[in-house]
Amino acid sequence: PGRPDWTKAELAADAPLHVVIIGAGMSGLAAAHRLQQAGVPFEILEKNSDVGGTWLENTYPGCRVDVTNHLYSFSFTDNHDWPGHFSTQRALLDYFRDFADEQDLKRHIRFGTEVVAAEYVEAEHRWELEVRDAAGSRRLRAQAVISAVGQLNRPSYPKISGLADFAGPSFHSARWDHDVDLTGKRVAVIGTGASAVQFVPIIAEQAAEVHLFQRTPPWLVPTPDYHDPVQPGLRWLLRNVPHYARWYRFWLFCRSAEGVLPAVAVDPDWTGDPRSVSARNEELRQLLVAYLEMSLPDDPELVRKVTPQYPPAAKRMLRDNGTWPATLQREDVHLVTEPIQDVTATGVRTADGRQHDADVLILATGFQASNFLTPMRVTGRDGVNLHRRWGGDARAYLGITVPEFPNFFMIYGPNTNIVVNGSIIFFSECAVNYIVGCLRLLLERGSAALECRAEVHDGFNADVDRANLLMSWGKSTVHSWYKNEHGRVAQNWPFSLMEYWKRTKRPDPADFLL
Ligand code: N01
Repeated sequence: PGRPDWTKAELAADAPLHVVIIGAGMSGLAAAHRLQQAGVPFEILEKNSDVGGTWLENTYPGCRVDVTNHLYSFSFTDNHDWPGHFSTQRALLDYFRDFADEQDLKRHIRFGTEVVAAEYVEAEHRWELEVRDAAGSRRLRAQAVISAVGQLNRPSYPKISGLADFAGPSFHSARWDHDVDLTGKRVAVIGTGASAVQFVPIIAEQAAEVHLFQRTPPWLVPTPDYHDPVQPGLRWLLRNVPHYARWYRFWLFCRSAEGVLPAVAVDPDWTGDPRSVSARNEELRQLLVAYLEMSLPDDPELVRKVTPQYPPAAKRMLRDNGTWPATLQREDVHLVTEPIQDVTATGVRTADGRQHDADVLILATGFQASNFLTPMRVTGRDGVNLHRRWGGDARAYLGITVPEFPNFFMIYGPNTNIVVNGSIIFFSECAVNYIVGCLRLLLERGSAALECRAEVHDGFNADVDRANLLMSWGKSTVHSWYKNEHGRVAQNWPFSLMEYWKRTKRPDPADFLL
């Protein structure tokens, strides 16, 4: 998606159009950048005291991106000098901070400002926002609202009995308590998802022992250069050869994202192993099992415990450069696969009656991904409440717009998460491009509001649902954050990345009530 080839001044200098962006993470900054280029007045409301979103909030040890940074970066800064292929949280936070400074975006951001509610005032074709900051509650107005609040930032606390009784320090991995010194402590960690796989190897070095409670093992994708710096030769090329970074990004794009999709798609005629969904998926499964066997050569019992019994990509696959198997083999790390019964004052008790003593309890239990846009209250035309409309099953057209919510747009909304590879930044840029295109439509046509047609929205969602059921994550019954309480895949985009790019290239006026 490229720079807007228009400005508001050229199209409709006097038209009232003030846009509020909610969130100054990666998506909010991308939106701000494009609106600035188009000369559309905007402000960003950010509840935190800095930019960065998830890269500001997640500070657990070992936190890093698991999509190569030469893809996981803005297309408008494509020669950024990344230190690693998969950079650390700190490098990413610095990148977003620098971007906001270089583009002079911070003067548009109100930090420490949380949006409590947004209500559409139909008679005046505008949104009224209730915001809370240090000074109290206030109301703001805007013609259009862009929600850039992310999917994975509301921690999910498990419903395990006795959790509140634990006597020692206890925290969620996304709210890491850096005041708790883990040196020499007995630590219990619940969960073995992307977060745990990154921090457990590090805390295992400090703790006296770690009890790791695994409910479902993750598939590991061998990634030898996961922690490596970018090689000097490649770094030289990226720094010095004109447009090399663009070509490198294009090559990564073709190789990673689009290539993997066929290996995770369902073959309806597949009659092979029930732990795979097609012959190619089975091939991938066997490769991944071989990796586990090779990484844990002398411990078939451990291999059994960590081998998933669901198809590859039914849950998010995690990168590994040997660190996770090595951690599991440490004598002071105990992998517990017995279900948790409850938490006691002094540790975690499993269903077999065993008590696993701990001084510190860390919940690496993920996020409430399905609760899009909570806890905000969003009220559209005719007083329709967005969350009541959704009823726990969030849907939107292209993940961006919802009927009855004129001029309200989402970035990284329902069904825009990418599963196997590729960069969510690419998706956000596509959504931003589309939203900016919608604003252009408003200005060109002299309209005050634009609203997605219900039949367009419903037809799109039916397509998405059909396609998701033909992917490993939709077909498998394994529990994952890709699915909502109704069992529907509400997070994932089931098509190719190119397909999202094509569909968001420019809005079709016929899709809207304008
Ligand atoms: O969370 P998760 P995460 N009793 O939901 C377990 C992004 N991210 O924070 O699988 C026992 O994956 C749960 O078990 P199960 C990335 O998109 C990215 O690790 O549900 N266990 C699981 O093992 C990622 O996918 C990066 O059976 C319980 C774990 O807790 C997403 O965020 C880094 C339980 C939760 O794993 C989420 O990752 C970090 C219970 N009651 C995050 N409840 C990178 O870019 C939950 N679990 C590298």
